[in-house]
Amino acid sequence: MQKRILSVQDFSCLGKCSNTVALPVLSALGHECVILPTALLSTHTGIKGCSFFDLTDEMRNILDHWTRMDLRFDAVLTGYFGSPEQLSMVRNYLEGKDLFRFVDPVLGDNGALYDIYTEEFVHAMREFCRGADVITPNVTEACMLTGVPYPGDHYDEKAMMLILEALLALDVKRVVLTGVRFSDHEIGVLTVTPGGKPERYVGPYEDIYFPGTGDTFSATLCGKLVAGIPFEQAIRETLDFVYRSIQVTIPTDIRYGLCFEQELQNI
Ligand code: PXL
Repeated sequence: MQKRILSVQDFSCLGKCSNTVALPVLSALGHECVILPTALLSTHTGIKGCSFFDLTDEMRNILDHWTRMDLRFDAVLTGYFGSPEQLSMVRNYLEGKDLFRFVDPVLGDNGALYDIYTEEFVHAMREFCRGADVITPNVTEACMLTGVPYPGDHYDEKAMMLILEALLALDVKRVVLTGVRFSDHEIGVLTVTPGGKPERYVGPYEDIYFPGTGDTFSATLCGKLVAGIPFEQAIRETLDFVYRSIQVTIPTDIRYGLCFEQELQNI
């Protein structure tokens, strides 16, 4: 049965990421995707000189209206936020609602925070993650959320186990640590649930940076889990879809996100 998923992320007009990925991906998986946009950008922030229009005030109007409508959602998928205020606003709106909470705590990459974010924002994101059903930080974001020193993206058993434990302490039901480099040729995820043993899912690594890959991964995994697909199958299918999308993208202008469109019918 069709599920209604709320996607809270920005709209980047050019360069597929956040909502321009969540909408087609969740639709292809048979869901209704409702949008709460956090910001409007000319492109994703990886393109120099992009414009940025903060939508905090309009989010308040949208949420006020929805509150009066008594809307129901089956799940929420969150990604790129523009300010700590937006995080607390959405947290308040979701409070007491019985829905599946999938949080991609977008904060940074390669050991560094994205330019617009501050320590205050990291703190607000940590609070936002508490109690989520699934969180999907990359190694950089996981370190910022937990205070564990960034060990690099290469798999280091001791450091990664410490990170997973610290993330579970946020009272989340499943951690999916993304972008873990298991070898020079392999990348994948480490996942753990409370009291469980960490598991890894690995695929081939391409030494090219594709913006929006994390968002494609999150939207796909979220949509599959909400559709009731068991986790192990959902994560394998998600990694496979992302990998196929990367292969289609390699011969193109890779600055503008993954060309997942041709793979959507086989998502
Ligand atoms: O992929 C995360 C993301 C989402 N939205 C915007 C971004 C980025 C990453 O850089 O710039 C606008």
